[in-house]
Amino acid sequence: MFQVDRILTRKPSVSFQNCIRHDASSPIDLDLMNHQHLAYVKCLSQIVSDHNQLDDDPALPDCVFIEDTCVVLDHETVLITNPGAPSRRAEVQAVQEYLTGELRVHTMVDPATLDGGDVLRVGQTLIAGRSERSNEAGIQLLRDLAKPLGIETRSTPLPKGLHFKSACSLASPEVLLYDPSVGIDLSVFEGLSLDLIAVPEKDGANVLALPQQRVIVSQAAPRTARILEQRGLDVTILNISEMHKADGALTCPSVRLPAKGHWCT
Ligand code: CIR
Repeated sequence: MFQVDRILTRKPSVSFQNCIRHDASSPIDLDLMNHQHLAYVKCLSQIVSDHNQLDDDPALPDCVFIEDTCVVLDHETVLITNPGAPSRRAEVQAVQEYLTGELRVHTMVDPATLDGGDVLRVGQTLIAGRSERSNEAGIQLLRDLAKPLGIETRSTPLPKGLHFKSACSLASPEVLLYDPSVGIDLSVFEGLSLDLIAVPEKDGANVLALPQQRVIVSQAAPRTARILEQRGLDVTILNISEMHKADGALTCPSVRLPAKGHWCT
């Protein structure tokens, strides 16, 4: 069953303004970022009470985007990734240290690279996007680790954009949102009993699905929010403008962990 048992976040770095981003034309407001991040954490904590936050690191501008540092496979197994961007590699250390002792930790080294933002979980299936950050070797390592746990891994090229989950995400266990302008091969979702919805706004493609049909949607995607409300989902809207400026969205600032026998995305 779809369930989130606990959540891990990481405080935004004081150097967040130096993050990697494809368009640096609008300045990032660090105070506003911290405020928006607090609102994000508060929102998640109201839904999932078990929450831990790792300290930031001034040397790691992108460390708030903790999703990219690992892929949680079940309540006791996690793959610590080797992020595709060299400036983000050291982010994994604090996450690995924190999770060691709690979970069985597997690691990844060059030439394999993988960002958690390229891995979408749908039940007992993982769908990995081959992107500028995640390569075939990284996805194969994930596949080899997931298989004995009864989890199948599919992969598909990401035609454009940063991460697979920048282009598609689950709004609930049954509903997948995707940005039609990216050109994902939708056959990769075959057999997963998903309703596929093309979103009218790019920033609507990445939402955060939580238990009890709750979903968090970016304020930059009001038409997507309306579509989901009309489908009966319990929608919360958050302003994440400063994360969008850093090419981030709603799944990126957290790692979700399932309880035994459950899964989450
Ligand atoms: C990066 O370029 O790596 C960050 N500025 C944004 C990462 C966003 N993470 C994600 O989509 N999972």
